[in-house]
Amino acid sequence: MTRSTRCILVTGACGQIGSELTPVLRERYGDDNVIATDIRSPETACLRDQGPFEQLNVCDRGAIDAIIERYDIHTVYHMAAILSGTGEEKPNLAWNVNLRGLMNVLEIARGRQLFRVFSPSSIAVFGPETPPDYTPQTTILQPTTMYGITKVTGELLGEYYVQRFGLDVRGVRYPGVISSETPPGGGTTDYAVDIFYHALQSKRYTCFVRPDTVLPMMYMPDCIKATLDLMDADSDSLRDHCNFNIASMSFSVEQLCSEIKKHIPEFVCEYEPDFRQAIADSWPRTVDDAPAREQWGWRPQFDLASMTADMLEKLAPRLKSSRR
Ligand code: VAH
Repeated sequence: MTRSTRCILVTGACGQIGSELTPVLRERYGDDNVIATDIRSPETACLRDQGPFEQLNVCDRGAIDAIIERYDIHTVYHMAAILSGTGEEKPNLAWNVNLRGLMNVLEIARGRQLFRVFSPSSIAVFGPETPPDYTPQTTILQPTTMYGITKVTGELLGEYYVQRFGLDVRGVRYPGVISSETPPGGGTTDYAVDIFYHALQSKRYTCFVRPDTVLPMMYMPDCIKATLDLMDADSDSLRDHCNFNIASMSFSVEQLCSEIKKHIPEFVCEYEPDFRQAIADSWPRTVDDAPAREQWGWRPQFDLASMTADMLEKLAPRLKSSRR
């Protein structure tokens, strides 16, 4: 299926994934063909100056529809979400943004017969009853966080719009995503981003989960690759749509610390587990991503060593210049 030249809408474009996905989409489809939106104003000049940016609250269905009309949008990457940690502090906000926002996008996409909608999910859909090792894609989904509840519901909503209305909705279950372009957000896995800033700036970090906490993680380049590979896949090759497990690496906090110490030998990590320990303990240690590999050729490229080296290489000069 050839992609028409009509425009692409990215919601949550200032977020951790949106802020790196948007420039890649603009590189691919043309700066002016990718409309970046977020409830916040863009901090990075790249987002603000590289192409169209609109302030947008995804809970405002009329505002979404007006942007889709104005720019003749044909594909939506719906990245706006409240993550797990913030979602436990503000469960009502998480419900509204994650589900009313998604429902608005799906209803508009259905009404306007849009080409394709990307609706991300997360390993947060799993809960304490889910098998923790090589967690299958089809299994018990009883999350214990509001974020996880919204993501399970989001997967079911997406599949409903595929089956009931023939809308092309796709999604992957992102693991913890590690990236260098935005500061750590409200996610439980964001310790794995924050630790790099502290390792470079003070050589010390106090982690909010235990050293033996193992979680599935992914470096941003692989996260973007998975997103685009799924969206490029031929519809006929997909048996599943909105709930693909994707894996690249799983590691414990102490394994990450050991890898960082290969570059910064003086680095010290201390531990003060907080409410996010219970969230992390409810998620799997590793996931089985055979369906993604079989149906659309998923293959990660980064591992713990190459991610760590690249993160430090990207962050060091930026943090050094910001200290001047
Ligand atoms: C979070 N980074 O920590 C997100 C992610 C698997 C976790 O969805 O909430």
